[in-house]
Amino acid sequence: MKRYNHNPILEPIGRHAWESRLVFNAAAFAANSRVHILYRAMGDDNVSRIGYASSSDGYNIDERLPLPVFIPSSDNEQDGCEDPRLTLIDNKLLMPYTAFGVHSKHQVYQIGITSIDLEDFLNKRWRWGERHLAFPGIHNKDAVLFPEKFNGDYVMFHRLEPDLCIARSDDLRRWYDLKFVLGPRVNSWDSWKVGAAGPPFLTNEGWLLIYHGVSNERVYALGVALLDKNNPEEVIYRSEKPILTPVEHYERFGKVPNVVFSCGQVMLDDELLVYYGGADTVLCVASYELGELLPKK
Ligand code: BMA
Repeated sequence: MKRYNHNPILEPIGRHAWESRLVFNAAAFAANSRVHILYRAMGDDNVSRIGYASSSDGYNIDERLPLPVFIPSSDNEQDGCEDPRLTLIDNKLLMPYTAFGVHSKHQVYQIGITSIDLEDFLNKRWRWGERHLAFPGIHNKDAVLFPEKFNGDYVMFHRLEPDLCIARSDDLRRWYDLKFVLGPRVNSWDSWKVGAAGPPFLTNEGWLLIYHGVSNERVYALGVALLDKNNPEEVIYRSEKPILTPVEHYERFGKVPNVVFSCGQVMLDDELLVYYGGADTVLCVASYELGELLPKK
């Protein structure tokens, strides 16, 4: 595992009110020889909005837009659109995110889902489709969508605290077949709660999922799980040890100390680049060889 020498790759910009304080958890997507990054940003109003940046090598950000590309649009998300994840399916990029706002007079975080045509995304026409709540009124977050359908259904991992769960849908609106997939382990780095990081991706051994685990001491770390190719609720492997823990100062000190939190990764030339927020304050990247993440044979 290699942390990028020049982390963090993105920091707040004081003169942009919407991203003046924190820029962190980001979705990542590779297309047209670039890595496209949608990141969560906060300014003085404490509302999360989503910004766009991109890079030709995955490390150096050589493009960053001055205005957010996705902002809250209803009471459900009036307090912020957080933690985007991106999955390409049928030429559409689907984006689940955490909608933080009010539902039936209660403040609640819920899973919002929207989409954008790939063409529009690549041309930076931010024509997002309709927004839906996956489970209206239910506290839920950390949603990621699989890049393939299973028996005609979309499949999503989501997090009903403290467990990572699965759900299916044939229209991205009504979600059913909710089941438990993996939960916290006692006396472990992931003993308090777990949730998906970026979307699962297919390897020869099965679906590889990077997930975050939180310890009783409230340290956020990343680990991996492997899921059966045809049966994504079946966990066939889970790493004993984390693949990333907060060690560097930009991971240990910030708005929320001791946090590494990922919403996306891309495969570039046999290297997996994992984008992650450090201490809920800055955006960083670390790279892995796939062999490091898969179970030893
Ligand atoms: C989670 C989410 C993340 C955040 C993490 C650590 O619940 O809110 O956005 O990075 O907590 O504070």
